[in-house]
Amino acid sequence: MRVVVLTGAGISAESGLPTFRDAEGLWHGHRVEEVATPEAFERQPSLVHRFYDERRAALAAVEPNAAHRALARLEETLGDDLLVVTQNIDDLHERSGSRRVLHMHGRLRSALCRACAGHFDWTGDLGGAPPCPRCGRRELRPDVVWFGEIPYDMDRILGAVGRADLFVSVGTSGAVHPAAGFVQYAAGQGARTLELNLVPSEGSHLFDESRQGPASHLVPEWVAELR
Ligand code: BJW
Repeated sequence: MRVVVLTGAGISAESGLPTFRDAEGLWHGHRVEEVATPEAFERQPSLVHRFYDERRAALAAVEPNAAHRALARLEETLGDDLLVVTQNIDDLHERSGSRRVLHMHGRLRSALCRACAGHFDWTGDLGGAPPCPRCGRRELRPDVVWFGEIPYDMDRILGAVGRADLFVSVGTSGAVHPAAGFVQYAAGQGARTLELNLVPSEGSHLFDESRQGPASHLVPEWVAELR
């Protein structure tokens, strides 16, 4: 059985990382749509750097939860037949042991040079305009995908979603495309579809089955069933 699991901010919520669109979703009064665009970065680079520098620093204080760990256990069983596609830029899937993970919206612990297009592992701040390790220009930005930019690894993701027997969505509101459309693509190619979310998402009706509850309960329960 080939399984694709799409994860969103809700899977990391119980690790202490805030979601974007829930009650506590504002960052210092800003909606994500105001700080996660190339235009916002052009207008107010220091504000946008602060958004990401704070979140990068917060990663050091959080741990994967039972939902991340359950997906890592599932990979032990399914091997290459499991792919985790995450919209999250945290590294909690990898830290719980998952190896087959694609970060379609990029990674917090990576920097992208706007001058030479290099990608660099990065754990410190970017706000002080540090030089690029390769070209020396001070043009580093967070290596993440903002609104209007093309998500990473789309060919591999669409290939896997199109071949999946089971498509599972965990902790995402279904408010952002193209991820929000994966369920329809998977279903159209013959996959069974399952949603695991705290509340029904915007696209709940598109799934064959939707279960409600915290990811730390629902994901281990579902993984145990499948194994
Ligand atoms: C729990 C829980 C618990 C809580 N347990 N659950 C009109 C129609 C269609 C598309 C568009 C359109 N107008 C514009 C577009 C395109 C645009 C878009 O979708 N805009 C929408 C606003 C409509 N999309 C883009 O621009 C994308 N690019 C693109 O389309 O390029 C074209 C192209 C595509 C493909 C091939 C070729 C070309 C890029 C989108 C980039 C999104 N970037 C961000 C920021 C990333 C960096 C960062 O993290 O800062 O990605 S925005 C933000 O939203 C972030 C997230 O990954 C993403 C999704 O959020 P997510 O994860 O769903 O979080 P929430 O908060 O929304 O939901 C959390 C859920 O968890 C809730 O349901 C809770 O209930 C639940 N939950 N606790 C289980 N304990």
